[in-house]
Amino acid sequence: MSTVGKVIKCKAAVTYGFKKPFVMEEIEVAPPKAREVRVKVCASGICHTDDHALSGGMASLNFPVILGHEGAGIVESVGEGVFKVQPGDHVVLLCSPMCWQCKACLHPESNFCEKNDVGKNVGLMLDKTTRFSCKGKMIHNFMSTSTFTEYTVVDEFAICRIDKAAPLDQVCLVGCGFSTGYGTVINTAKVKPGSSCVVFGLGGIGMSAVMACKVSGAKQIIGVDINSTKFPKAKELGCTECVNSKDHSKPIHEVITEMTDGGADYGFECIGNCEVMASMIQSTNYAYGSANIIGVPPFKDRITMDAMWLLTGRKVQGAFLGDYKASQQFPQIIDDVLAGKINLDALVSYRLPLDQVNEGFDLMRHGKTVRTVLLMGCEKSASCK
Ligand code: PAD
Ligand code: ZN
Repeated sequence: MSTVGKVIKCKAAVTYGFKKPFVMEEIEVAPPKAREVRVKVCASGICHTDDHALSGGMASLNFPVILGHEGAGIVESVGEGVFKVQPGDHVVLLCSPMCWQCKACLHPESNFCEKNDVGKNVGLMLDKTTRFSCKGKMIHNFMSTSTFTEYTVVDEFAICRIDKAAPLDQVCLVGCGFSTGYGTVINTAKVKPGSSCVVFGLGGIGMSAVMACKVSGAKQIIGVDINSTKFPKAKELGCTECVNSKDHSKPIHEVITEMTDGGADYGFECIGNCEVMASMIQSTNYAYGSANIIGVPPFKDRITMDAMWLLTGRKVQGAFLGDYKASQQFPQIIDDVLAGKINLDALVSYRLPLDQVNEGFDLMRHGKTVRTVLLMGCEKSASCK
């Protein structure tokens, strides 16, 4: 029976307060309004940014909310005036949507659209309402997407149509983690062949950065973490050496400076820790190092640094979602996945059903996973294994 135009009842993981566990609820998902799209979510990665929000590390978050922002699925129905996709299309949801009208969207080197909800976390559609409710109470969305649910409704600009052949349980990672790490190396730092790189933090973001350093032809790729169980995978993906900061009594930047004979050409911080950001900057060559900040720190934290670190010629920069203009550039990433140039499966440590979302977060918090992907049991997608 067609669900078009009707309210859909489905399962979702709802969050009621900071640091509270997810609660599996039956929610109601209203039909899409004009310029909106309702999507059957098939798979969603668990990203540390969800945990930042949950732990109170972001400036604000409105409850109740359905978290998750790294999703892929199939269009169920579309609202009036939607021409970009049609029912049955496979899509990646965009936590970094672009309106293509604001100054940031029109700037050739920016993707940080004025209309995104990143960090603001208002949790509403562009028309300032929500399509989710549970037991008569409205539920907020998250980062323009909300993917810890069997169905979601997004504004048309938060969607990117992809090739139907792409495995949804892998390409969901393109929605955030993979693109963030990979893109910062390729688009932001523009790592050159023969160079030396150091990647701090070997989670989903850091491992994706390592993959990109390898593809870029870096000669030396050092992975730094405080959890040595990450090292075999990091080496498989491209690290030439791995260092556990806890194994050294001297500051880690001194260790990296020695290993790279004067400091790495490129550094990447993929944790969200301001002290490590300072170490990462100092680990790059004082005269020409490129220090790249990817991790999202707790909102009140600050990096403390000496201006001399920069006056000698180092560059420090940050990037959101790997500087990809997502709606324009994600299809190319998907093509590269299908052509076997990018192995996303290597990043997926666990696949769990949606109702094990709390276990999925525990795996990430205890450092037991690169990425955990939640599956919503979509029978239509053969690739949802
Ligand atoms: P994750 O939890 O999977 O990985 C973090 C890794 O850092 C783990 O392997 C930890 O063991 C390691 N780690 C923790 N503390 C230290 C330390 N002091 N020294 C060395 N290693 C340490 O997280 P993730 O990969 O999902 O996310 C990483 C960060 O990237 C996080 O802050 C997230 O919010 C941010 C992010 N940024 C963007 C963006 O657009 N800039 C997008 C998505 C995620
Ligand atoms: Zn993310």
